[in-house]
Amino acid sequence: MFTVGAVSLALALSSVLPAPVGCASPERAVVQEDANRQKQPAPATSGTPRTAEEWRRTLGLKFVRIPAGEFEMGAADSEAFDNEKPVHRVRVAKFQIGKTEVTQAQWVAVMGANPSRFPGCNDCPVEKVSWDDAQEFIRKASALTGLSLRLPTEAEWEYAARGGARQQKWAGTDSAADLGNFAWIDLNSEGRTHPVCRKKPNVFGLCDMTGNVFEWVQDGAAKGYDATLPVENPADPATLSPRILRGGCWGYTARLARNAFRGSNAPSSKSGSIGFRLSIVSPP
Ligand SMILES: [Ca+2]
Repeated sequence: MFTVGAVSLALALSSVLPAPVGCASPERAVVQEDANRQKQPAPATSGTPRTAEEWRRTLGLKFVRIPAGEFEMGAADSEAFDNEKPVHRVRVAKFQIGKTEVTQAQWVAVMGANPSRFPGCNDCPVEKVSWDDAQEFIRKASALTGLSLRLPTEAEWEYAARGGARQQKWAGTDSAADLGNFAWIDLNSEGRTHPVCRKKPNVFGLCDMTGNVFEWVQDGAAKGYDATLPVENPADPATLSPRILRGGCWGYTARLARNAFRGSNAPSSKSGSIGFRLSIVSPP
């Protein structure tokens, strides 16, 4: 199990990997955040939206329809960690998932304040939001827009990131040499988040599935893949703690940003490397 954050991830990986770079929160960044609190991104439109339609237009949430299909979930190659095993066949029903991570402007429009470690960037992903915070955003945004929002399941996330049956190692590519064209990770991020969709999308048109911010998914974290989970739409109960994180972040190596990599953290924890993207219960 790999928890993510200032201490737990480094401890968990210390026996097998150098400590991940840059995803903890140095003092200087915290001070900078406080200094910038007066420069919060403005809501996407002036004036408060009044109707669900106005809220949907203001937030501009974009979803991509992912067709049903099967894939091999997990990894067992030389780079894989134990909690990625065993590789197992999974079938997912069709679903919709956000084209981008939830941005700072979208968060501020719904929640009214920007918690991010890297503020002042409307189109950057919001971060320093816990799994619990994400659920609160989902409750409020669903009520405002009339959409039935949720987090994607872990299986949906990996299926979407891999390009379905294409089984890609990273979102958009199987080539480590090509990864910088698709993702913000330790090699190119300069130690911070970046506006969403500045890199190439994957084959489904999804941006930043690999890198930029690590993404909360719905599932709680089991020690490995549970053989009792169904092939159809498997999901570990969200009552398990910690919760799963997917896709790596701006401070991670290519190995830790693989589509099969499973991070996790307590549902109340926050980090400048962790955000989320939405899914939707049924098509609008
Ligand atoms: Ca991401």
